[in-house]
Amino acid sequence: MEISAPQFVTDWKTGVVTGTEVQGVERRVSDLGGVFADEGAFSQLRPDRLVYRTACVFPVPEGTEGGVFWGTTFIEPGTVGAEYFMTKGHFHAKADRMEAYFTFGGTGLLVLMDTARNCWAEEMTPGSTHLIPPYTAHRTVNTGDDVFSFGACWPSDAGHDYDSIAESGFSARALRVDGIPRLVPA
Ligand code: PAN
Ligand code: ZN
Repeated sequence: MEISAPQFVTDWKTGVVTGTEVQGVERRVSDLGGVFADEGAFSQLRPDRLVYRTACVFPVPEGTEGGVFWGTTFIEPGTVGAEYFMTKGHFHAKADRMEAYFTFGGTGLLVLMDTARNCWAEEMTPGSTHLIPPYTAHRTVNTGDDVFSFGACWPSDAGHDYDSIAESGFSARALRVDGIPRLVPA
């Protein structure tokens, strides 16, 4: 019986994925209009400045029932006014689909919001593991001075609902207050 090499390798310190085809998105300042509260500070940033990127493995087509996707998100350190660099955030299009997040490097927050717009956050540090409940919007925030990287594994039929967040946002924002991350009502 044959023993094969692994399908691919994830570096557990950095989150870098090697050994297979990786696809991802880059989100630059110019892609993130309306995401951050301080529009004046936002307008001062270089439009091509990288805020975050993903490196994902998609072993089955998007929408496949019963499959999983795997990927790392890398969020650059930075702020827009007092607000830390963060992802757009989303509900899943199939809103009951859960997701696992696990931190590789850096420090951050996982901001969660239920359908009643109750918001809370969990600290993310290397090794921290987070099971995002069904019907819960999720966004990640880099609260440190280094690149913040975390892995995600989610159902291939989950999809992404960005529109709800673009319309109504989260009910809280992660801000640096006296040098400390705080979750503040939006
Ligand atoms: C993650 C996110 C990733 C980027 O893979 O897609 O961190 O965040 P946004 O999608 O909100 O821009 C995930 O939650 N997938 O479902
Ligand atoms: Zn998700």
